[in-house]
Order: sequence, then C-alpha cells, then structure tokens
Amino acid sequence: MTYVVKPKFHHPELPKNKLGYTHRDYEGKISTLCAGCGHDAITAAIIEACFELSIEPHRVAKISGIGCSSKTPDYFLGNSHGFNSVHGRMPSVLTGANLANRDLIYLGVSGDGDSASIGLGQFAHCMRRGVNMVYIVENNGVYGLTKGQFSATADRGSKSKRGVTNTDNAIDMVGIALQLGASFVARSFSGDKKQLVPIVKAAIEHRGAAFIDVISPCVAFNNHAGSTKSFDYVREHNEAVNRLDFITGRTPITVAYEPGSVEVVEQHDGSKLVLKKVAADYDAHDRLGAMSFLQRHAAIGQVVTGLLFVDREPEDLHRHFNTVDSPLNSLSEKELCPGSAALEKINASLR
Ligand SMILES: Cc1ncc(C[n+]2csc(CCOP(=O)(O)OP(=O)(O)O)c2C)c(N)n1
Ligand code: SF4
Ligand SMILES: [Mg+2]
Repeated sequence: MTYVVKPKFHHPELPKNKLGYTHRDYEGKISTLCAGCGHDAITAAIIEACFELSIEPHRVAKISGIGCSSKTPDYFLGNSHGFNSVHGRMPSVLTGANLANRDLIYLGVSGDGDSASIGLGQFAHCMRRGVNMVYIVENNGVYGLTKGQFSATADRGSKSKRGVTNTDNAIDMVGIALQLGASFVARSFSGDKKQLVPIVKAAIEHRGAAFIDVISPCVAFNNHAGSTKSFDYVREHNEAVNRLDFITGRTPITVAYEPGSVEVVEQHDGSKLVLKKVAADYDAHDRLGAMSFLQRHAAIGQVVTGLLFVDREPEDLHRHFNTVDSPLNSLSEKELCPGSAALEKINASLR
C-alpha cells in the first residue's frame, strides 16, 4: 500500500556489487499491484539486472505511460530519474529526453494497452528511428488498470474472464518490432526469471532500439482457462529458441560450452552475449527467418521466447542525425547558438 513506507534498515551482510551497492539500492517504493501480478516479477528482474551490471542509479532514466505496468517504475530504481507520462506517449517523451542527453540509460516501460492501441504509432516510430533504449512491454492481453477489457494483443479465440470470445486478430508487437528494424528483439515470460534477467541485461548494454515483449499474466482479470496469457497457458506452450548469458566486456568467458550449441555474439562495447541454442535450426541474426518462425509457431498456439533477433552492427538515432557527442544539456549557449554569421553561411549553402 502506498502509505506503507519501506523500512530503511537491512541485513548488514547483504551481497554487494562492484559499486558496493546492495539490491536495496535498486529498489523503489512498495508495490501497490495485486499480489501475484506478473508485473512485480518483471520489476524484480529489472532490479536484479541493474544490480548485476553495477549500474549507477543516477545514470538511468525510466519513463512510462499509463496502466498497472506503467506504474511499476515507481517500484524499482528509486534513485533514478523517472517520468510517468501520458497514456501511450512514453516513446515520444523518451525520444526527446534521449536527444537532449545521450549519456543516460533509457528504460521505457509500457503495457500492451499503452503500446498496442493508443500508443501504437509512437511505438512504431521509435522502433523505426532506432532510439537507443530498452523498450519493455509488460504484456497481459488486457487493460488491467481499467478492469480487464481485451487489449489488442489478446489472441483471437481467447476468452475473457466472463467467457466472452475475442473475435479480433491479435497484434504481435515482436513481429512489428522486427519489421520496423529494431536491432534487438526478444520475448520472455515474467515467470521465467532465469531467462528474463540476462535478456534485460543484454538489452541495457545494446546500443540501439531494444524491444522486449514480456508475457506477464494479470491475476485479477486474465489468468483463467481460455486465456492465452495465463501462467498455465504460457508454461505449457512456451517454445524457447535459446538461453542467454550476458558477460560484460571485462569478464573473461571461463565456462566451457559444447561446440555447435553455443554462439558468442560480441557487442560494440566489448560485452558478450552467449547464446545457447535450444532450437537447433534457429538463427538469431536472421530477421526474416525470425518473422516466419514466429508466425508458424503462433499458428499452432505456441509462445516463442528467447532472444529472437540481434543485429551485430546496430545503429541509433544519434548516428542517423549525426549529433554531437556531448549531451545537449552540457553545451553552452555559444555552442547551441553560434550566431548570425553561422546562420548566414547555412542559408547561403541552401540557396
Ligand atoms: C488518454 C487516455 N485514454 C484512456 C485512459 C484509460 N486507461 C488507463 S490505463 C488503460 C489501459 C492500460 O492497459 P495496459 O497498458 O495494458 O496496462 P496494464 O494495466 O494492463 O498493465 C486505459 C485505457 C487514459 N488513462 N488515458
Ligand atoms: S489488475 Fe492485473 S495487471 Fe493490474 S495489478 Fe492487478 S493483476 Fe496486475
Ligand atoms: Mg495490459
């Protein structure tokens, strides 16, 4: 409950990361979500990922829209920057902040209602522009906050809690992200922390638009038989294509992996993704292959999870715009406004 204040004291022996911080330093307020909500498990995964990466909390900006999912940034990274924006508008607010200050880690948190309906256009444009961010959709197939109406990601033929059948086709946000050029695309499940934590870590280190669709059951409105976003359904139909380990640039790979079943993908900053293939024929660098793999499995009711696509040479909006290396908020007035002679030169070049 909001009026319950988290105790400040903690066990003196809590494990510490490289910065000397404990998990408590990455937590936020006490969650007000329903007990058992999948979104709380995603919060825990984000806390774990940031703790393990030894991220300085003041280097993170968490931005969300409206919904139970969009409330969650209040429950993690209490010492980071945060902005709870308007329904469906997280991507444009985040894009603006990112253009002004490229030095922060941008964490966009949204829901399936927030991003697949009112915010669908915003989602599409920030993916196609390659905004350097982690875009997490906490996907429960319903509008949880407004009492469980079907969202646009609800599967056709799935049933509401009251037994009404959804007759609309579902929007697959992973499919759209792939089509729009996102350079890191993954799907996971809030009930699979082992898979979700390394995916979040890898997405944070990725320099480009990283999209993660996390199936996150709504225990109040969409966890019954007939739902395809329930804990039982996802556990029974989960088809993982790979398992991911994430290794930062400085850490040598010491574990011996069986050749053939593992691929090491090096990112720009030297960090490494260790992809353990589960589906032998799956290639996480084949955008078109990923799209048809997804569709074939969706047609037989399977939920494909894992790192579905990663671009070895990602680009981002700053590179496309050829912006200066320094964040705009650190430039002086003279640099931002170079004077009438410079303006005259630009105008002359356009005549
Ligand atoms: C402009 C606007 N339209 C409608 C609403 C009502 N509304 C609040 S949250 C929400 C949907 C939330 O669904 P989702 O993004 O899936 O989040 P969840 O609660 O399921 O996590 C809606 C329609 C609103 N707040 N603002
Ligand atoms: S209504 Fe659903 S989505 Fe919202 S907090 Fe409760 S279980 Fe979670
Ligand atoms: Mg939802």
